[in-house]
Amino acid sequence: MARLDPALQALALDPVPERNRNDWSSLDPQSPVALFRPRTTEDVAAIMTAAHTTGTVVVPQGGLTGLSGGARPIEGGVALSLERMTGVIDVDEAASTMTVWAGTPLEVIQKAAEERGLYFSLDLGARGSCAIGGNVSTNAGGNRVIRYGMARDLVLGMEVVLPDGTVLTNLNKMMKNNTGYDLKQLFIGAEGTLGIITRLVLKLHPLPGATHAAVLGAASYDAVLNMLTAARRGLGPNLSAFEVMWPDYWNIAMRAEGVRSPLAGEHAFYVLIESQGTDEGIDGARFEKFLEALFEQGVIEDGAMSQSLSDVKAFWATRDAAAEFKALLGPHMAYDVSMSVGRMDEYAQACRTRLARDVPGCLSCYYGHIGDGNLHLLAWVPGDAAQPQAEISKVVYEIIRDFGGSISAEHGIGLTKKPYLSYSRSPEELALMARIKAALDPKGILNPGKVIDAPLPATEDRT
Ligand code: LAC
Ligand code: ZN
Repeated sequence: MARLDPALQALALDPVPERNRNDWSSLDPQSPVALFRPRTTEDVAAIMTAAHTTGTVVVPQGGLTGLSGGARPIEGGVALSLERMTGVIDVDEAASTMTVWAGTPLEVIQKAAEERGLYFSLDLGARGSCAIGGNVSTNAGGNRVIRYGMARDLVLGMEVVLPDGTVLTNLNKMMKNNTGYDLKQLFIGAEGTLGIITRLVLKLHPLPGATHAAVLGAASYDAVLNMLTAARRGLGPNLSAFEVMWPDYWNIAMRAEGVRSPLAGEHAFYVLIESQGTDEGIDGARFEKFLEALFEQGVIEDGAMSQSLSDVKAFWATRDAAAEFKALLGPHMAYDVSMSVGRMDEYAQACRTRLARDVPGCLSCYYGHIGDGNLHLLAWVPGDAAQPQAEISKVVYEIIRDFGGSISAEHGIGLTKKPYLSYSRSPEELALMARIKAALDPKGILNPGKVIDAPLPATEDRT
């Protein structure tokens, strides 16, 4: 702290509040020397200029809901929270865009769009706490990727402060803009290692005029795959979510507060399908016809269709319950792998078996955005405060490597997955990432040690 410009002291909080000492990852809290809470882009630029000059480590923070340790502060460094840089700056109906400050909570953006008959499609369980700057920095996915894409697909313009304090402002609203390198892409998914996002121009969609959902029970994974093909074909562009929950997940979710099963019996798979259309009559009838055909073809064993928006919400509660698992399970490890959709149950079975065999007492449960090829799994040893993280991760990631999948579908690399990045990326790709990091942050002061090291350690140290 003493080495920072005294003019910046006014922006610093010391001691650092408890909540800024960690994110939602399962890592230990840290003690940064100070917390900065800038109000403007100029404040952020001044902090980074001073940090660059003095060689001070800075870790940017949004809503702190990340699961990979990307926003966890670093001992001896400072944390920089965007929590004061919030609010909607502009809604442009003709362009169908919203310009916001990076610290704005996701739910605030969703509601601001809705008030104008528009829709911001990014949605995830932590919507009330997470900030859009963090969502974009981690290229968050969530519940409706199958229809609208990841955070990356929803960003048109960006303002970002580089590690040396340079401000890049390009609040572009245009869909089409082929003018050289698309620089904003560098910062999307970089987890705050290349720059600090301060403002964003987001792409909006029309507010859906009719939303329907169903929870369906299936007897086999083949039936789930048939359902997915039928949903793509029968619902077309209306298909807005295809979530699958295995019984090990489902049985825990039913213990969460306010959650109950819309189905009477037990099934090998529980599927949540959502359709977003424009017309209650036409799209409701289409959804019903689609479900009837599934029944007639024997693809599903049982099903419940929503009759109202409150039913849709109640169905989603079975899936949103994942956010409450910390209270239900105690300490556990959370994973977000991706692979080919057809092999997901095979992966789940292999993982469940090997975790039980190789990690004494280890339990696991499976669910996720199966329509996007993204499986979530939680693994834990009951009653164990210190989870055998390395042993569990080794099993989960070695199998994903054998399946040719990705170690992170949507939560990012941060610290927790960094040792396994080479399972999903080639040495050439890792080397280029390290060169990009070194070029933008030559002093290694912005969120160092997250995602990728620059320079890259020698190959033999890299696993
Ligand atoms: C989910 C978050 C954890 O899908 O990615 O529940
Ligand atoms: Zn998810």
